Amino acid sequence: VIDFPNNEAFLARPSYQKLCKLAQNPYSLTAPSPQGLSPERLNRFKASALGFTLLYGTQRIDEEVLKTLEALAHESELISQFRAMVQGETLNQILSWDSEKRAVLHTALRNLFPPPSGNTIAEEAARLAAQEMEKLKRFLERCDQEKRWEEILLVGIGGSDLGPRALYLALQAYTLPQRKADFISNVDPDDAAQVLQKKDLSKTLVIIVSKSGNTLETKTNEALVAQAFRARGLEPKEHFIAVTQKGSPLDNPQHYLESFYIWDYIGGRYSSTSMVGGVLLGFTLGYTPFLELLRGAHDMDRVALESTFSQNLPLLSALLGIWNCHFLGYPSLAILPYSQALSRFPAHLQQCDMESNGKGINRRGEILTYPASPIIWGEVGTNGQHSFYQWIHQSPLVVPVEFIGFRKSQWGKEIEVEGTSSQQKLLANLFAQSLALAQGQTAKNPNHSFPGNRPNSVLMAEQLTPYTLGALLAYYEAKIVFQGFYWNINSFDQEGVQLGKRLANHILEDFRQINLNPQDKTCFQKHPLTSALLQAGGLISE
Ligand code: G6Q
Repeated sequence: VIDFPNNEAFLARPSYQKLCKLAQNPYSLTAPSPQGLSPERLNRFKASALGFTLLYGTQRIDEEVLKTLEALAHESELISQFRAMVQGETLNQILSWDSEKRAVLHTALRNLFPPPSGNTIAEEAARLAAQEMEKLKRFLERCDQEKRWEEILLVGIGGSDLGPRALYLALQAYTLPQRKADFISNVDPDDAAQVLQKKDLSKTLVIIVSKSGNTLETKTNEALVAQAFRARGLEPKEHFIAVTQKGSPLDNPQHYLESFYIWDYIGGRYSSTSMVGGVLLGFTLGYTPFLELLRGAHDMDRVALESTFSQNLPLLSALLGIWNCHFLGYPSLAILPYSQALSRFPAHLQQCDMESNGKGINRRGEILTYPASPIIWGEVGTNGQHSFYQWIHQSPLVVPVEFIGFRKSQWGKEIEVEGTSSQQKLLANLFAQSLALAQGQTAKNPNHSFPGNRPNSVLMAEQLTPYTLGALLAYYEAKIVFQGFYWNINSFDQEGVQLGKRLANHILEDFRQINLNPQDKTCFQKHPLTSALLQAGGLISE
């Protein structure tokens, strides 16, 4: 059973103390040769697993920092905690306080090769996931035979949208002919209006994805989409599928063509490899590519349990992130994939990381006395180079970077211009940026000088395939939970979204009352602050 330390014990760890000292004089990447950057260094600081290579010679670390980070991982029991998570220990909780008190079992969703036979909660979870996969397979066979559907529309938000959408966009090179997807997430009616006006609803399958079955945006958009179907003389029940938790308001199989299930131990932002992503990806890619994605994720989950530190890529990446954020004090992280297909991947990671680790208390309920988790943001390269890279090169604020690149393009359709291919131009830019950020440049003209020493790493793989994408997703999921374990926070709840939701409900109460009777102003006394804002914003009259 994992022990959650208090703040005092956290700060007393010998390796923590040592890293604080080492951070006062971190390795300088801009130092003159033979210090600074060298070919030997770039070759020394790299690690590989599952066809991925992590290049981290451009981080501000040396052998001693690396050794001490490894000691920190041991002292913080990061791999044991990951194992405990995989085995179903109740890690989603705050000791002695009202909290979700659940296991965290997204890794069980892909423990299917083959599914285990025992009776632990994790083994049972893998079997339930396998059953849903079987159900998906039958459903997809039916779709193939009946040929009724050509389009799919996913209605969901947050964890029920960002991951599936990012994965779908990442694998468009592999979609089946005549299978395309659209998404409606925002309660902004313009989101739905814009999507619906271009769809042939008669050939459209709609997946309503909501674990709770009770999310304002998704409930509203389900009604809006159903209305559009009826307006075209189509019966929603013949087109709509539900993905939800048993017993939720959405769990009503008579109202849907098919119902798929997830469970309370699958957090929304960790649910892409459940039916939350499965129905969409199975429909657009086919069952086998989706299974390949799960295989990649499962293989990376196993890498995360690897005790040989230099081969455990997610752990290594988590520790480098901890070094940058916690010890060197850089409060933000840019994730910059050099792959157009990963256009929404940074947005998914932003949610997965910031909703998981953007916490202010530890797992004992004590207010953190140390800073945790960075701000995550990102954009694809090379587009970003023509936008905010100016800032990351020369701003006095330093932002560490994680680059992602692939040796081969997905489509293999390109052109050679001036002696190099498009893919070579893409990768030349990736490596140039990594080096430029690290080594900087001195110049007489201050406007031409680059401070350098901007930590970054490059994660390379051969090609973005379903398998690679599954592994990449699991790599980041594991990195995020390792960091949460280190910071001793509960990475699996999201209480910080509740207050805004409650206040929005007050405002909706006001709107409802005014819609019923514009003369009735009693609600203004009940919620004076929100009513004042509505008046000031010109939404209701005094
Ligand atoms: C993710 C969060 C959150 C959630 C959405 C949608 O971890 O829990 O983003 O996914 O709020 O929730 P439902 O799936 O319940 O509609």
